[in-house]
Amino acid sequence: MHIAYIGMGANLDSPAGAPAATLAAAAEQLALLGSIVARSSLYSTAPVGIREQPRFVNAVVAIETGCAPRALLLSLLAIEKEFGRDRARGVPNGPRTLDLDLLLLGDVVLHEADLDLPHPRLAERAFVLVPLHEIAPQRIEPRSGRTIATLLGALMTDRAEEVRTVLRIADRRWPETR
Ligand code: PH2
Ligand code: MG
Ligand code: MG
Repeated sequence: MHIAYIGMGANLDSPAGAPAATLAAAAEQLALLGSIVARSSLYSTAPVGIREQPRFVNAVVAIETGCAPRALLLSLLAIEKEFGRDRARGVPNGPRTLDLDLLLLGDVVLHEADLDLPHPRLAERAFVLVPLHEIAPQRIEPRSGRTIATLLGALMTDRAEEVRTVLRIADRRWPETR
């Protein structure tokens, strides 16, 4: 069994509703892949990459799972599709109904065309590191050998402005985490 950390993001309405409702419903689907052992708060975040699009809602969920990396990836893609994600039409870094990114899976390191673990941009993204830090500050990112707390500290030094755009929000559909 491994702990998988899954980054969730949305900035368009899905069949489940607004982004916060989508993340809450998608978390229930993630629970079927193992058992949820932690979930961050929800965060409203400024879009990174393409700035002219709605703000995102982001969160990170940890599940304990026996799934192999590729099986997990396929399950995440299937859940994205269930919530209206159309990869054929989508623009890289553009608006989406649901994005599920496999951030970490235990200490697995993999570098394949369609599956890179840990997630290659994890350390650069405040919308990932802030929620991940909330639930796993001492977890080691196995490629760099650094803890999430160390990576977030470095990002705060380099991109304080981006870190400040990550705002914790409350939603009645998402369990209180503190
Ligand atoms: N996802 C992207 C590109 N930009 N910006 C924010 N704030 N949150 C995201 O989840 C996000 C993004 C591509 O996956
Ligand atoms: Mg993503
Ligand atoms: Mg993705």
